[in-house]
Amino acid sequence: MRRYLSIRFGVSMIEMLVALAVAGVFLAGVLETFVSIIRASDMAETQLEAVANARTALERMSVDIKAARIDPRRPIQTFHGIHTDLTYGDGIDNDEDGRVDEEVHNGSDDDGDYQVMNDDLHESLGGGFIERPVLVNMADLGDRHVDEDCRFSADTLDFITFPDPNNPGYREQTISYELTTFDGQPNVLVRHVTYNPHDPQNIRTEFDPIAFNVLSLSLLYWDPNRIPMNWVTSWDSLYAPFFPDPQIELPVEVHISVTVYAGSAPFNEYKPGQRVETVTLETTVNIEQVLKDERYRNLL
Ligand SMILES: [Ca+2]
Ligand SMILES: [Ca+2]
Ligand SMILES: [Ca+2]
Ligand SMILES: [Ca+2]
Repeated sequence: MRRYLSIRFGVSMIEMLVALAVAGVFLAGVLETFVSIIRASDMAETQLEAVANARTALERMSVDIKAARIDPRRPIQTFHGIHTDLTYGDGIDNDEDGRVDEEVHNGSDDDGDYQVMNDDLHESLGGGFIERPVLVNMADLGDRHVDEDCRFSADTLDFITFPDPNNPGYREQTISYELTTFDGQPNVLVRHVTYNPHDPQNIRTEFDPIAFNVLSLSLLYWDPNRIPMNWVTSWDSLYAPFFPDPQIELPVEVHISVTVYAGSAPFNEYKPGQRVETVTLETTVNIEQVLKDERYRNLL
């Protein structure tokens, strides 16, 4: 009995050691998986936050820009889009051509890798020329190999919108956007509103941050005064009297592209030019007043 017990005990010891070793390996594996799941979910969370951050800004800007106006009472209109390209992008060779951030976000194929036969998407849209027939065989923002490895931009825009129906006291408002430092934080996309800009008695201004950790704000304008119509990177309504016919003072559409930081390290550790995880959201907004403008309708 005693002998049996001791043998039994010995076996148990070995069993226990083996079990411990197995459990150890198993636990290490579980821990590793666990850590990588946490890391992945951290990453996913960062990305989701970045997307939500950029989406808020796009929605806000879309509502504003849609209401940009041509004021028939004034000889000179207010719509100024200033384009500033930075010298760096996300530091990643997104199009895998061996060069990094070589293309500028401008609706054109700056690095010349666009091939009409393979890359033009106008013709394939629904099998017919449903989108701007004049542009078949021309590059636009939806085409492959156009704007695929972009540098960052720090564009600004200001314009006048129709009065806000919820605030009858505000007869007019000027809205502008810029990337700036807000409350000590860099890279904040700020919306600046001036109510009643032409009425010194009732003028009032408001500054609102609409997105944080914004690495790039890039705006393009669809120019109805060109033949064929095309995207341009800047706009100055001051020069409208010198625009080609029909001299429409505002663009028909604005393409907005917002790139926000989505890295896992704190944003203040990011250095311009280094590789960086980002999220870019884009949208195109029609300026409703220009869409309804007789001069524009006559062009279609
Ligand atoms: Ca590249
Ligand atoms: Ca890149
Ligand atoms: Ca290209
Ligand atoms: Ca380009």
